[in-house]
This record gives sequence, C-alpha cells and structure tokens, in this order.
Amino acid sequence: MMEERVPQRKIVTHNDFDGVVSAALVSRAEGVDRFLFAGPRTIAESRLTITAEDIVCDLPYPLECGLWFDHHEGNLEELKYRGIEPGSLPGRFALLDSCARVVYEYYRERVDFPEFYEQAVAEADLLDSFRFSSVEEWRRPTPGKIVDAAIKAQEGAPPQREAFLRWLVRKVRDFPLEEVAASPEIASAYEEYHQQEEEMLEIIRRQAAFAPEDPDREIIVLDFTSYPRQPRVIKKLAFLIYPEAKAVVEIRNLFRGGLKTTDLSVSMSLGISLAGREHRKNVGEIMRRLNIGDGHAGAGAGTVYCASKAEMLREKDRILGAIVSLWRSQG
Ligand SMILES: [Mn+2]
Repeated sequence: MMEERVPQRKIVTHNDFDGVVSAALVSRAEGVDRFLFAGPRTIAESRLTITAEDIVCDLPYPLECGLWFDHHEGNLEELKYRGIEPGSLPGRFALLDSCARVVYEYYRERVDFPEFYEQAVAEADLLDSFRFSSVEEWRRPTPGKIVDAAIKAQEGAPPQREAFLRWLVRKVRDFPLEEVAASPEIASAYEEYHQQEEEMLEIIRRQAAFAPEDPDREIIVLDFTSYPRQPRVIKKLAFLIYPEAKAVVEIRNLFRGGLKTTDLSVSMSLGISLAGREHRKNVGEIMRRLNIGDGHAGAGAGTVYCASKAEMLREKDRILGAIVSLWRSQG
C-alpha cells in the first residue's frame, strides 16, 4: 500500500533579523517547528511550494497560505492590484516598524509570551526601520545587532545558511536575545561578519561616486554594472565613509543561474543624517514614480528590464538622472 504523505505545516519567513524574530514568535504561538527562509523575490516568482496550512512572515502574500503577517507597504499595494482585500486574509497586516511587532501585537492577547520577547521585537523595530539617530547609535553593538551581523555573515554560504537560520529561530524562541548573542556560534559568525565588512568597505571606497547633477553630494551612487560577478556589499556601509550624505543608491545587474543579465536592480535607502530631521524625502515614492518598484519612505527597490547591453547602459543613466531630479523635487 502506498503511504500517503501529509505535508507538515511550516513557517515561511524572510531570511533577515526581522524574519527570524517573527518566525520565533509564531513558532511559540502556533507550536510549528518547521521553517523555510526566503527573500521577497522568491515569493513573488512563486518558486516555493506554500500550502494553505503554512504561515508566511515578512514576505509578499503568496498564491495562498494559512496565516500571513507583514508590514511592507509595497506588498499591500500588490494585494490591491490582485483584487485581494487584506482584511479578508487570516493573519495580520499593519504598517509597523517590523513584522515581528505585527506578530507580537497579534498574539500577545491570547498567548502567554515570555517577557524577553519585548526586547527582541524592539530590536527588530530599530533594525528593520533603520531609525538610528546617529552613526554612533547605529554602530553601537546590542544583542540584536550582533545577531543581525551573524545572519549577514551567512549570506555567502546558502547551504549552511538554512541550517543556521533554523537553529537561530529556535534559540530566539527559547532564550533571551542577550543569551543568544553570547553563544559561541553567534560570536564566531559575528567575527566573520567584521572581516566581510572590511572587504565591503574596501569595494565601497572604490566604487562610491556622486552624480554630476548632485553637486551637494547628497546621494551616494554605487554602480556595480561593470562587475563581471556579483559583489557582496551592504550599501548602507557607505554612510560610514560619507556620513553627511542623505541617501545611497545601488545599481547592479541581475544574475540568473549565476549568469549576468542585462536587467538592472536598483535599490535606495535614506541616510542617518536625515534621522530625527523634518524632511519630505520618500524613496518608495521615487521607485513608484519611476514605475520600477516600490518601498517605503526610508528604503525602496526596483527592477529595470533591458533587452541589450546598450539599452541597459542607457537606462542606467536615465534612471540615475531621474532619481536625482525626483529627489530634488521632494524638497
Ligand atoms: Mn521586515
């Protein structure tokens, strides 16, 4: 007799700090101990099997799922285009600083969460919204930042990464963040991250430039289109080199199956120098106006599809020019 395989319920979550904390809380509340990690593009392209039983955190709404938790404005827009009323979906969407906060608010009335979740969620809020008041505050190590760096250290190693993230979700679920951050596994990954960061800073120093239309040097441009391979860089590190800059734009080619394509990925973030200041800059709005993607005020991203290298180079100049002029029009 054939044995019928019943798919087990799983949590599908974003492969970042916010995704890890969200999954830890959901795991505790729902008693689910299977985890899958993904980036937003994986969900948008439906490259994962997600069933009507599964719980999805900090990612776009898939074709179907059992519970959905999210806080990204762009994902809400996407639902509206698909004619789905977000209020009709099980789970919760709210425009809060982190998905972990959305999950925490959803369950805390009915589930007896340990007190130490409060700190993990507060750190997720800060890290995900990048609302640091100064470069010093951003760089000061906290348990959350140490764990976040340890996650980033795994980015180059996909096979070990899944296992590491699964281990981490269970730790964050069961222990206070200070204890997790002090574990030898995190300490060594944190060490490793610092070496990687030095290399990234080196690349940024070489590549950072400002557009001629931007004489006040407000927007750092990191153009990696001349790179034959994908450089691994965290663009916000550019604010360590140019702390006075107000934003950073990264433009790079998309790679598929290890091959460089003529399609461009554009991403942008506001700088720390704008924190706590009155301003009308909105990165998500710039991406939407360019009709290439979306995001929120502080960060956004988009994709530009090009049929040839010549078109790609033209589009790159056009997009960068348009970003500067839209930026200036935002006052
Ligand atoms: Mn998030």
